[in-house]
Amino acid sequence: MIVHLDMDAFFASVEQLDDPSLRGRPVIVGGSSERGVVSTASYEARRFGVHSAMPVVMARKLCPHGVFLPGRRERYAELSRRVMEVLGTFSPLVEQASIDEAYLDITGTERLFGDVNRLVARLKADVRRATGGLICSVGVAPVKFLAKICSDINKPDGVYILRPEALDAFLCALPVRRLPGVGKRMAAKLGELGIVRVEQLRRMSEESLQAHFGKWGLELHERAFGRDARQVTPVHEAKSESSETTFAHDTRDRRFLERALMAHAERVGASLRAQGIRGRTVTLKIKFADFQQITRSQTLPQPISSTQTLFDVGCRLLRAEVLRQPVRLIGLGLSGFDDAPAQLALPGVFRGAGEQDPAEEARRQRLDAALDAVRARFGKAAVQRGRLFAGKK
Ligand code: TTP
Ligand code: MG
Repeated sequence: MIVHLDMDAFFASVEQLDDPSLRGRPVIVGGSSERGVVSTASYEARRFGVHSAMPVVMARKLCPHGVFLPGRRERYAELSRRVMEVLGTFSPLVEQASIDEAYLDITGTERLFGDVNRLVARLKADVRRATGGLICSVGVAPVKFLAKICSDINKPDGVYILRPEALDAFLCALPVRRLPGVGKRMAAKLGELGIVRVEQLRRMSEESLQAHFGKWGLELHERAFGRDARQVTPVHEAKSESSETTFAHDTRDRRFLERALMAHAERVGASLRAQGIRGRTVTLKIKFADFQQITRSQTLPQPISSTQTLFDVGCRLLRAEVLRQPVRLIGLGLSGFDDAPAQLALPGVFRGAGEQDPAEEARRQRLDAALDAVRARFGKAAVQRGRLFAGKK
């Protein structure tokens, strides 16, 4: 049995928790600047049509009397940590999926916590107590994707438990657009094939789904029958993230070395950002032609994850080194991670200062987010920094 827990209107609820005068009022977080987008809105504000990712300007039109707040990342992270600590008292298998949601494998905990209903009631009460009053929604199902669908069903303050014997009927009636990965476009395509509910999806053969949707089609077929092999895997706490290369020819060419550093900064940065973590200590590693190795580190006042800041600090460390021999290997790493995953660094919400200039680090992170998104869609080579491009023949 897998539990999926998701906090209700998380950022907005935290604001209402900390400032009782905001309770019962439409609260919109993420609107520090008029050019920003909404991070989230309280349920009172959602009634006016305000939702996540909407431009603040539009939210103001829909809900002119709303309370617009810039957001306080650190506070959200602190409460997120408390929620995750509570979950850890119910099962050793807790996988945090974002700042406000997690999966728990509760298989075999009946003897400790009683049946699922009682466990869920206790879980919600404990989360509420540990956070000073935050509400969450919980879904329970035999597999991950269904648990996530279930936690959404009775939001806010919801519970939905899908028993194995009810699984088939539940799935058959489910609109395909509720399946993970089925967005608007996919739903429209399926609609053209006459598939609106999972029941109809089940009648499609694996072959024809694959013909229409490629690899995706196969996954869709699996989901249609309630299959999801993904385990609840506690996120390993990465202690550091690094990337290095050994050159074909030893070199003293500093421009060449800097280009290599940029490639490493790109790789390390992208990996950190994908995991939602930031670190404070940048480490440069150099191995010389005689196999002598040195490392040089710099710890920054604030955690970072942007490619450009990683690169800047790495370069500074490199420039301070006398290259007494040609270089055989160069590497760049980041460690000293802040412990809570920083989910989304949206304009206006991001508070962590960059290397020196918080606004600059925030700007860099936005650039990175845009580049990461382009690469996720069109492949790694779709967009490159000028410095790397110059290295290509
Ligand atoms: P969600 O769980 O998606 O949203 P929510 O908790 O605000 O509301 P719900 O009751 O529907 O679960 O996201 C968790 C937090 O992540 C949310 O409070 C703010 C932040 N967030 C953003 O900053 N930008 C976004 O686009 C989304 C979706 C969320
Ligand atoms: Mg939520």
